[in-house]
Amino acid sequence: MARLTPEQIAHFQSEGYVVVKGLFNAARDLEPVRLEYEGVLDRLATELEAKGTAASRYADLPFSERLIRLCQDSKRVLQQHFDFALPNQNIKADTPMWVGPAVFNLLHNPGLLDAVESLIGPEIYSNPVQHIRLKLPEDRAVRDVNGKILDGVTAWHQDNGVVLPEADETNMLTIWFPLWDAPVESGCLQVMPRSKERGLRDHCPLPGGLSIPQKLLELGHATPVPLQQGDALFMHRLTCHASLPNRSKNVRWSFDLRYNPIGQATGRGAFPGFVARSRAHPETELHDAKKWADMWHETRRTLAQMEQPKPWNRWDAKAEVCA
Ligand SMILES: O=C(O)CCC(=O)C(=O)O
Ligand SMILES: [Fe+2]
Repeated sequence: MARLTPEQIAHFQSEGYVVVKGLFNAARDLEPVRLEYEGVLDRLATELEAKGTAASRYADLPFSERLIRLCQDSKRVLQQHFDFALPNQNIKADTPMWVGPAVFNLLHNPGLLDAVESLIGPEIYSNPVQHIRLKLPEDRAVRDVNGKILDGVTAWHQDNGVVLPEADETNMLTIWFPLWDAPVESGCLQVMPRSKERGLRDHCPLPGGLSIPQKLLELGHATPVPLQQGDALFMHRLTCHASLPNRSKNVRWSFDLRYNPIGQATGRGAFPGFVARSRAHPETELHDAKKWADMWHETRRTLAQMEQPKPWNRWDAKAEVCA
């Protein structure tokens, strides 16, 4: 059992977040995931080279550098090829994603689920609001025609603000962790301790995503959370957080997962979640990686055939607070 200590639980409850050092064993828990993504990267490189989009497969380069070159050559952020969720809009039958077995195992990691159980109880649903993030070093990032970095820093927000109101009263829990070290200069997350006390704040839809206007933030309280490989950050759904810019030489590669007690709304019901752990009804747990992948493929097929007009958030860019 990797249950959290009473001190860690108390920290989460008062501050709205807690860092758990060494939650994952790098060789046992993270290396299989990195290897699986190496395969994804290799196939993508081959495809981009064949299309003439990339000058080379860059097969001799290390993982991070290889990805940077492929992004630069293709002038695209290639994150969606690695992500284990669909985007929020414009889903097509061939929208790329990666729902491989090593990623599924990560969602089931026993130590991770023990820690989650300490915070939300033993009936645990894997919430499909989940992402991989590949943040390129800012000096080599892909930019739009106006020179703005694509997929750069994540603006201040609460995860509760990003999901639909049906998840407002839930115990949705966010876990953020890097695949390799994420020091401050690599653009780790920053959190605002105790910010959950003021409830859900107004968010404004901006081209880069939803964000809380500066005037509603106590920016002086921002606390960077550098993590080493194996560490994880647990956040309450109302904790304000953002990322810092990546000023390092490496891609900042991270996962953010969410769990909620079984039976509560996920806030993104169009996407498939699953029972990750149930002490009451273990027979309902999903342990079949292929079934999980099939659910995502089926969701993609269905959504691609539907009108997808509804923005998946509650915020209005024309609201006074956004002016
Ligand atoms: O990784 C990032 O830059 C943002 C992550 C985030 O907002 C989250 O994990 O909820
Ligand atoms: Fe977030």
